[in-house]
Amino acid sequence: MANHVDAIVIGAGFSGIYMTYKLREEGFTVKTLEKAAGVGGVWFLARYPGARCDSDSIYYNYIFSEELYKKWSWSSRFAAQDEILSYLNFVADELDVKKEMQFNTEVKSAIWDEDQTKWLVITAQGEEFTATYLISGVGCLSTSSIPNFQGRESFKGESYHTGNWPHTPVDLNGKRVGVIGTGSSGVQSIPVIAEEAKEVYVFQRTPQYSVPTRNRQFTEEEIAQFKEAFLDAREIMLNSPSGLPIPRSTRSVVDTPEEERVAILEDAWEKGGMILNNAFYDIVIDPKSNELVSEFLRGKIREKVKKSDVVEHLLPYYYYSTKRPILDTNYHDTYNQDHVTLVNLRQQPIECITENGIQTTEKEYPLDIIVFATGYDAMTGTLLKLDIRGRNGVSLQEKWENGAKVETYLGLGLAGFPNFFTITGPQSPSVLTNVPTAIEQHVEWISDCLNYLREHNVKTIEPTVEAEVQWSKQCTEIANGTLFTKTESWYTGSNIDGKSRDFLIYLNGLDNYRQLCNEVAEHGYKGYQLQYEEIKA
Ligand code: N01
Repeated sequence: MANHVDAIVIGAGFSGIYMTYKLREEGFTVKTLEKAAGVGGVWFLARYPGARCDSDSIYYNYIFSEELYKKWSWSSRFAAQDEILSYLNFVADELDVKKEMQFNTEVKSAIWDEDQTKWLVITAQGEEFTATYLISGVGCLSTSSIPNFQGRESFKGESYHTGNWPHTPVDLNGKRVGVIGTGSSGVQSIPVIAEEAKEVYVFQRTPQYSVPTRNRQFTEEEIAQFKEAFLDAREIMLNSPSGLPIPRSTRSVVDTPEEERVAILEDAWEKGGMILNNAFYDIVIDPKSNELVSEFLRGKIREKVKKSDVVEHLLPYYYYSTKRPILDTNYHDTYNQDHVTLVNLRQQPIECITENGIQTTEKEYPLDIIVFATGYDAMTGTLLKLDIRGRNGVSLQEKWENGAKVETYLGLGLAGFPNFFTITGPQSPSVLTNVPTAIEQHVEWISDCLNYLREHNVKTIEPTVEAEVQWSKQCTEIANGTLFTKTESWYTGSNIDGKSRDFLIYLNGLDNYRQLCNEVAEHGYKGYQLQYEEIKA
């Protein structure tokens, strides 16, 4: 007989920690199953050199509790991976949720039992659990991806993916290191790897725009000020499109006179962080606006890179900010060092990996270590890896046609999958916001929903097909009005060979989204169908 609880939560990252706490506090029994050996989600796994958050640390945390917020002090503007992991352990201990969590436990399948109206969850370790509700907290970027390079297994040196970095130090000293990939992980790790390694070869397919992090240690006075301003900052975060205390911009790039525009961009550049990409409202809407900002950023790369034969290969020409904006510390400057070599894969694609290194169409690069900074099967990758079966045994793979037709309602629920909720699921604002703020909104909405079901004797809840189709259509229409869909990126799924192209993020802002979700709840879960318990006379 399987262990039964009210709710099973999959994953113990930002989502799982808060969801577990919230439901337990509301009097539900909860079991949280986590594949890794501890809490943290992606912050448990992505320990690569230089791993650091690119949201300001003082906002990249839970804001539901003033007391909790004030108990923790961040050491610097952008926290490193180990500090974020310590923070998540601190929160899990403060909320005392580890007792509801089971680590080293990988959910393999979850099957809806129509007769019993409950989920049967089976783990890779052979355990079985049943639950009335199933809640995914697996995150949007938790399945790392290594492209299918021919000969990868033959490499005799060491190789690592940035998203699954070893827990013991990797000795780079005196080594020849090849890094494939120049997304956030590559851009953060390359300068740090170059400090230690004897030779660094960067295998770049697409050059990147990047804005300085301008990281720095906080003073005690600053920390006291942040805590003092917490309630005001939270109010703005909860009502902003990004979940950050940055109001919606009303400024257009093209409509701002040149002198003023450049002054705004220079100011944002000097301040660093995510200010620049939020400085105008039309950067990802109007190609002309985008080009003006893109050219400003290309100018910065030209200033930084001193080697004239290298700089031209580092200039990006995609629409700025339609790939995830990158923050860096000394990234472009790194190419001024003689032991760092840029390999332009547009000119010499990788043919295969050999036992000695990487073979491009031009030559073989002998290496001791290969770092795959090649990203994630984002948005749907982890969900589709789980064998989740809803009504009539229909699997998520079947429903979503293996990713070719992803439809959800609010990014929170799926027709045909009763009592199943996805925190930061596809078609919610998720990764185009400050993710912890988006997570809190979902967790609180799901918790309120479960309370409603309990109070109203509702046995099952699931979106209607019509609501799902309508929501998905709306998400696509909004995305098609932007430049996001015109770029190859993990946002569109085009980073994974064979994956269907789709833009699965709700783009109208967390503020509007929050209001929509509240309206759905206030109207008795509009767009959902509810099945009530039979009340015995
Ligand atoms: O992954 P990416 P990431 N041959 O997909 C290249 C979050 N994050 O791990 O651009 C050669 O962005 C690929 O090239 P191209 C953040 O949201 C946050 O860096 O597809 N190259 C690209 O350069 C981020 O956006 C933080 O042409 C290949 C790179 O690999 C997200 O995670 C830190 C290739 C992958 O870049 C993912 O970032 C780290 C191939 N076959 C991550 N396939 C912070 O908070 C792929 N590439 C700071």
